[in-house]
Amino acid sequence: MTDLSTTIADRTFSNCMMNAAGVRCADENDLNQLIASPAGAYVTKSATPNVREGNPEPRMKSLPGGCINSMGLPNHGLDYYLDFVLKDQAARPDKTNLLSIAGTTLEDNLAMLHKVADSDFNGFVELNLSCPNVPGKPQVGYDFDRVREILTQVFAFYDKPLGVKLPPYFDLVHFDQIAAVLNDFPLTFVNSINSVGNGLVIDPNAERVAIKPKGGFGGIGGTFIKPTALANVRGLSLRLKPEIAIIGTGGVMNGTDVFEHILCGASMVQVGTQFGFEGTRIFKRLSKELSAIMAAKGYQSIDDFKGKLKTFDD
Ligand code: RRO
Repeated sequence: MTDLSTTIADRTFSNCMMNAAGVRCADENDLNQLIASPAGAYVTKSATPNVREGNPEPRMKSLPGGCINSMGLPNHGLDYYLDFVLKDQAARPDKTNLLSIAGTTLEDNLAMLHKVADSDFNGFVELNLSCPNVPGKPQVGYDFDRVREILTQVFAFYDKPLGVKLPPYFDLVHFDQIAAVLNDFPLTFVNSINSVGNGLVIDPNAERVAIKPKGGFGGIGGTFIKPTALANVRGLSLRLKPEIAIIGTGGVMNGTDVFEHILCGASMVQVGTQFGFEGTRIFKRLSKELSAIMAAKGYQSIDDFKGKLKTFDD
């Protein structure tokens, strides 16, 4: 039998697959479906301090094998998600889940983290530094000095497990620069990658952009972004200190994609776009597919191949 469990910090998850923040995790109904599924954990929709409507519609467009979105952080506000995770934690104290927060200012992030710090929450916070879709707010993850400033202020008081959700980087120098910042902090994990920001999808018949916000620019997910996601997981895995686990996200449609993320160094793999298409039954399919690959190769656990990607120089 293959074992799909994984460990991050001192927490064990029964399955190394889960949802990616933003997809089918914005309300209690969605989250309860994740709890009832074989996913090893769930992450809640990125929260702001107060309820947000998000951007005007149409703000998401499905494509063959992918999607573009400019949701603009629609969410029920931190209290809603904190209340949910606290109740779930009381009901299932042996499970660890992720609470995503995405303030549009540093002050909002600090205020939310103070609230979480003062609560009984003992799961992981995923601090989203990479939302591409709030008009006028650049993705913080591309400003390395700002990331350092934010993490300095966060870790001055926050001492529960915390990770960051990063945007994709496209130059090896940028991998070096972000890793140098991240390695200076007691992060539990980094999650790489968020959607590939500010792509443009066009309807050639209508001669018009596919979504309304920001003149049609939006975050790209799905099969097209897998090479970028794998490069980021691998690039960070080679540079981050071993105490920082990597959650791999991007372009996961099947068990082979999960296998590849783990080969690149991911301890956990999140599924966004394709989970949106299939719903929670995807976790059974991916588990079956990953198990079959592992069994064929004689691997019993994900540690047998995690981070063991070969190059032509090995
Ligand atoms: O809500 C969004 O528009 C959104 C967010 Br916060 C994010 O982090 N990534 C994304 O593709 N969309």
